[in-house]
Amino acid sequence: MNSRQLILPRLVLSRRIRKTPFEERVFEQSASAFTTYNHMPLGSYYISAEEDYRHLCRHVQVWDVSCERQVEVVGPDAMKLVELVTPRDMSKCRIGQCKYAPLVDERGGVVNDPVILRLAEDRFWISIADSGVLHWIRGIAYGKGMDVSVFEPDVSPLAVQGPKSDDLMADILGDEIRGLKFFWFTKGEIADTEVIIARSGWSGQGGFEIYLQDGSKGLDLWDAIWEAGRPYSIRAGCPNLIDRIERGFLSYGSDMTLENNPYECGLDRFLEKSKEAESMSTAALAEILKNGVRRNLVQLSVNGGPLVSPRSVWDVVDERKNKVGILTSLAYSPKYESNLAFATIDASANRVDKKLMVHVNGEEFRDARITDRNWKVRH
Ligand code: THG
Repeated sequence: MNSRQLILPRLVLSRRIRKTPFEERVFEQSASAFTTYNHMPLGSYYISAEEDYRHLCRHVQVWDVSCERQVEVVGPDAMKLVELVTPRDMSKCRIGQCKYAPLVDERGGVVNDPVILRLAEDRFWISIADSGVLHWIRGIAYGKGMDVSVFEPDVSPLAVQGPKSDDLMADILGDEIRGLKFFWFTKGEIADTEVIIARSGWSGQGGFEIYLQDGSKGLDLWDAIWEAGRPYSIRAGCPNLIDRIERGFLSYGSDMTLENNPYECGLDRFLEKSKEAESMSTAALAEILKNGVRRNLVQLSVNGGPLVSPRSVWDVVDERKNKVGILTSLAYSPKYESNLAFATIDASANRVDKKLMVHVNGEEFRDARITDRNWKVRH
């Protein structure tokens, strides 16, 4: 290795990296690392992933997740179009409900894994992960000659996450909000602006997502939550690597891409067999089921002291050090006192009796065990 000090590049926020309605507060609160997501800044951590995590598990945080952009689909063919792009049965999605619904193309590739909100009989918001969905859906609507309009509305989600989020939101909106069910939403007004409030969010600690519908009111909304949050030790936060891995949430672009199908990613539980509507992925997915998958996204517990999540890809190898897959995300979990990881491995290596190792930094081999969804080693 070379002995020169590594100077990491700085992220320049040019006009191509779109502004968020809340970012002034995010910068004031000194988020210390950022990534980009749908061409917008997204905080990676404030103090450190572990320090942020400890606070998130005990208190409440406000997260600028504007980068989870909305694609609005509205018009007489809205339901038909939404059914077409996801294998999930969207006829079961009631008005006021949200569904986590992978978007899958005609080859069975995962295009994105959004949350879809049904706002009216013929109106949806597709709250996307980090990949281009607007152009894809518009192309499908045009190609199919559908009577529907597809556009990006002025909508920005702000997440309130952590065990004290119910108390905080009840102080702002009244006690009824405590009764909001998981993955349902309601309308409300905060800081003189109309918002949609859903019980959802990308953490294992519970909470809400507030969809701001007027970007010019971003700082007012943030400040109202901030003031109400003072008694609850509120902090600014962001999706937390340790927490989301413990919770088992996949990150599109890291853990899966267009090259993966939903079966190998373990997303089968969101593809109901009851679906009757036409979906562009139906034939491809049936073929994949018939032939069986070639690889699986698995959860691994990796032995030894805390590891830092790699940017480069670490190989997963068998006992003869032959490559059987790649590690895609990793964090040391204080709760499980172990390194927890997602990895994509050959289906033939996905056996409980298989000895697996992770080639860490190209330097050392660490034993790894396949676990179930709750991080219990499989036997
Ligand atoms: N919130 C909103 N939009 C988003 C995300 C979000 N878009 C991108 C990204 N996150 C999508 N990824 C997920 C993954 C899982 C869940 C939410 C978003 C989730 N899943 C539950 C589960 O797996 O148990 C519930 C699924 C269901 O019942 O439908 O919460 O965080 N706005």
